[in-house]
Amino acid sequence: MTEKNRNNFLFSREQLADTVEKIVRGTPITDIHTHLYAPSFGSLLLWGIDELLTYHYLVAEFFRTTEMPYSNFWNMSKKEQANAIWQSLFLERSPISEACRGVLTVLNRLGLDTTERDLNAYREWFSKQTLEEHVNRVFEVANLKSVVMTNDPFDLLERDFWLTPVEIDSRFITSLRLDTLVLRWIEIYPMLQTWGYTVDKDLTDETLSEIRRFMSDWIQKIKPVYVAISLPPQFDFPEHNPRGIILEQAILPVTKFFNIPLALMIGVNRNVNPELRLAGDSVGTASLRPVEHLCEKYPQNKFMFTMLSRENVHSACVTARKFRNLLPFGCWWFLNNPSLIEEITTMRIELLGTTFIPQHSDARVLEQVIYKWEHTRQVLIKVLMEQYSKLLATGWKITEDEIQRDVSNFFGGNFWKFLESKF
Ligand code: FIX
Ligand code: ZN
Repeated sequence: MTEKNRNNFLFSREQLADTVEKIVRGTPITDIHTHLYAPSFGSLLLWGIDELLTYHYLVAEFFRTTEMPYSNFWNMSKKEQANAIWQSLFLERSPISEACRGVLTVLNRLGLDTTERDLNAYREWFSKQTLEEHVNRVFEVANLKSVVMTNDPFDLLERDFWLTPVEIDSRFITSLRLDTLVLRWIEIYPMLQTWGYTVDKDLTDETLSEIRRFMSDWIQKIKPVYVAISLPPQFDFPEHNPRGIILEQAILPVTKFFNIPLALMIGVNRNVNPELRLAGDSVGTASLRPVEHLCEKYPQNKFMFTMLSRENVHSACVTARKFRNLLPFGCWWFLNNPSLIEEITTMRIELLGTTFIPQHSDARVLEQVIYKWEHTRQVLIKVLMEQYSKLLATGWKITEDEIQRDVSNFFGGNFWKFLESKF
């Protein structure tokens, strides 16, 4: 131990609290899963107050407060939908849900007056922003370094942007999302045919080889940091259905070849209420055995994973302890609430130390990164403070540099190191 380090020890709880807060707030984040797009993707990048208010989390909450027929809502303009949600969720009752509070955190951090409750004044403010400056400002307020987009080659609108590529703001990083390929093969294989791949409904050797070619083409085209798929709670591995065959014979060999992780997002039951459209997905508890089978059988493949059900979080930590080629990430969607982030992050630290990625934002609307990260940072400060205090109680001493190292790993380091690793 050098004299310099000894002098830097944080001795008191107060020193520790100030340092943890300063570092958690001051460390820029790589947000590893969002649904945001770089400005060059035009209308695919959602931003502004009407988008914030019509976020699908709020749409689901709105329908709990009204007898309005679903179709009436969907026939409204975006502005009218936003008005209805504002009226019902913010004015007729207190906006104390996480998603409602999020809108207010955004307004507040952007310097707008939340005491005014004047939706048109907020609209006017947003209408005066130029997109480029606004993106810079949002990144600055949220203290973000970069965000990973969700890039879907089966989304025809998005596909057009990739076919005539323009320069992409380097803060927006790509990921290749393949739900459609893996989960909807029977419906979508004709699309691959029209794009020049010799595929058949039956997953013959030639078809699988063409699927691998399709994936390789897209990996070379968009240079994703990972490939991702979301899966229902019934997901199993191995499985003798198109999902299992495509996974094992196309996704795994290609991700291994390019040495990029496959991110598994497990536990979503899609469309349990189709009337709610994007807001109509739900959750189910899954088994961790398929993930264990995958990691055991393919130790040279890299997997990232997040579970949607709270009931799965503990077993997920145990599974992660067993496989170094498996990196847990984020408190996904219905778990992205302060009480659950606190519980999950504490549990992960107790079982995994610092070897996981605590959070991603899942932002769909640009400004949401402000609230999602502000709320997460508040919880992380509390959780880390508790864990470091317990260390101090053993007589162990900590330096500011050590706390910075740990937080930097949480906010990007673990992710980037995992991408570089080769097993
Ligand atoms: O599958 C996903 O990536 C989910 O995060 C989304 O589809 C979901 O709609 C969402 O926005 C959750 O935050
Ligand atoms: Zn998502």
